[in-house]
Amino acid sequence: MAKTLTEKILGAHLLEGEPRPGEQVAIKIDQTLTQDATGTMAYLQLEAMAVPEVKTELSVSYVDHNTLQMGFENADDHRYLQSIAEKYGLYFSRAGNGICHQVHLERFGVPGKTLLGSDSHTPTGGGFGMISIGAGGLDVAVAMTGGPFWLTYPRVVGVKLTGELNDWVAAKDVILTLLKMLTTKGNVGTVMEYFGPGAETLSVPERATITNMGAELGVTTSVFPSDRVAKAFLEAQGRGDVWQELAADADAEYDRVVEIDLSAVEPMVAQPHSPDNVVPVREIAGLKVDQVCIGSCTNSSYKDLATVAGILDAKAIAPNVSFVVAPGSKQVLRMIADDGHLAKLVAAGARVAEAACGFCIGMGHAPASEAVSVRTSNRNFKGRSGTMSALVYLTSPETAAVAAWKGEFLDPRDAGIPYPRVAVPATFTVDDDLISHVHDPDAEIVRGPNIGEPPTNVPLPDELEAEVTLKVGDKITTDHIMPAGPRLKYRSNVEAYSQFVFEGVDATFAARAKENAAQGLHNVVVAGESYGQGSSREHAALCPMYLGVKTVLAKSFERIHAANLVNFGILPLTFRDAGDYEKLEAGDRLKLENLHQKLRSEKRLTVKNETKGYSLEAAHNLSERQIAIVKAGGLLNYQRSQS
Ligand code: MIC
Ligand code: SF4
Repeated sequence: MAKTLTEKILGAHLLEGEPRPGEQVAIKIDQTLTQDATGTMAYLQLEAMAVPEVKTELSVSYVDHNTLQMGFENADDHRYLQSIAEKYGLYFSRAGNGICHQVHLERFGVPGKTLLGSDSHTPTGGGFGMISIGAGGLDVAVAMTGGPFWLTYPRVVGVKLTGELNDWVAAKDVILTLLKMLTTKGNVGTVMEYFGPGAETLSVPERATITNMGAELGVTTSVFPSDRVAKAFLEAQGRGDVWQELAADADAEYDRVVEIDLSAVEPMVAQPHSPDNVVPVREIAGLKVDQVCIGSCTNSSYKDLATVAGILDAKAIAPNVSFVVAPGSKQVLRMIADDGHLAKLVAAGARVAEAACGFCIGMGHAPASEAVSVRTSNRNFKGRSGTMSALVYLTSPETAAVAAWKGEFLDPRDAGIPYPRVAVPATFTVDDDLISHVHDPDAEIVRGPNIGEPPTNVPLPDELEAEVTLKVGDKITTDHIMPAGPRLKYRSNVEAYSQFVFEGVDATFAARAKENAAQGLHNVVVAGESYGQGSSREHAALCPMYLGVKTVLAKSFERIHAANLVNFGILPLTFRDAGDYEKLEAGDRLKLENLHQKLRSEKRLTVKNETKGYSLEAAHNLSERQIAIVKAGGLLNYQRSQS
């Protein structure tokens, strides 16, 4: 039978389960990646699993998120991660080497392999035919021990690309167009597979922009074929030997096919505060701009930065603009430094930041109050920039560069200057000096005072007495649940980080939840659609668990977050009747009885509202394995009970 590329790669890695959409399957993971903000917890959990070394083909630990080092905490984390890498035989990419996804594409990714990363933008690797999936740190730790990764077997949506992009229109505009069409909701359990003559016209970094920001659709991953374009890219990285040709069969059947004519795509912008709030740039032309930030794992390749330098060549940025450029990797920074593009950026007025996530995760460069900030990154959730009142717009590097020059939004096609077309280099400067790979099983693990123990959980009680401690609306992101920015430094210390759960939504939540737990009362969070969208940070489950949250009752959940809730023993329940969401209020006392047997025998549960004196029906779609994990109080407890 004809197969999609996704089916071929998943098929070659299938360990358990029926490869039918919606079924739970286990796959073998060839490669893993972690970054420092999720990595410390992943490795603390790996340590708890007591294996002598990692069992994957390749595992890399990157430091790219917390690099500001305002205080000892981040540096302590880096040192801990380096010592762990030595002990377990991981590759270690030091601070300064770049953003995990960009570096992985350049130096480690291999077409046809599976990659599991503790970061939601891991699908960047789909740019050359890898099945690369984002997950919580605990799932990645299990994969490092050689354990399988469980996922819902996806339905595969084909994206047929025809035509060719016009000057001034970029890969970013393609994914923004798709986000406008499909939105951030309702795509859970899907893989987006790109094909068609238009796909052949896109370079690997352009394809990677599309698969990277595919994360904002809420899909499992996105993938392009591995063709001669992929071959040329890998050869230019000195890694031609890992290339293999991979594509869907010509008559492969997709769940459905979306067609995009690249020549009809126009410059687009995602307006505040959601990546799917997309309109053509022309519609907001003239809007004054205060800050422009170029970079992030979506748009920080050599081509992106060289294009921006070409646009700003011999020009100065507008006086009202603060202009930040953060290269994606040391390779990119070295190449633009060596060939003069960096000098053009500096001459134009760029504030050059280090090769790291930086502004994208609110690590510096917070905009002024109510500022309009134009960014080439992938998320514009309220407050993520570090400034609650800022208005963040997401665009291509082309549109952002023109905005920096003009001081206002302008469709770059109307700028009246020639388009500086940049080709992918025939050879990239390979410099892996900031990557180490030393394996010493006797290496001492270095822990600073910021490295806490991962908290443990107790098994799920058979009967839950709980309070609705918080009621929230639709599209609550993991940035709402567990803020990053200045709070990121507490990632290795759950007790300290837990104080900030839902900080921007209801700053009293953490104290109230803790107080309830101290009195033996459990906490329930009630939510609308797409709860847990965005980041893979397992702290958005781990810290609520620490505060005594036992259940989240929502209209719907995003994939990675739902898996994280289960991994930490929190029961994700959905409303059978969405109308019940309206009736529940914060402060209501709820009771769930006979849970153990009910979970196993039925897909529905009765929730008694003791305050209001009525019952409502909730549903779950947990597999038997997931039920066992929740009952055990999380995956670590479950694994211990199995061995
Ligand atoms: C993000 O873009 O939100 C992050 C920071 O990279 C996260 C991971 C994290 O929270 O550490 C992600 O996308 O998974
Ligand atoms: Fe880093 Fe931003 Fe990419 Fe997340 S989205 S990995 S914070 S650059």
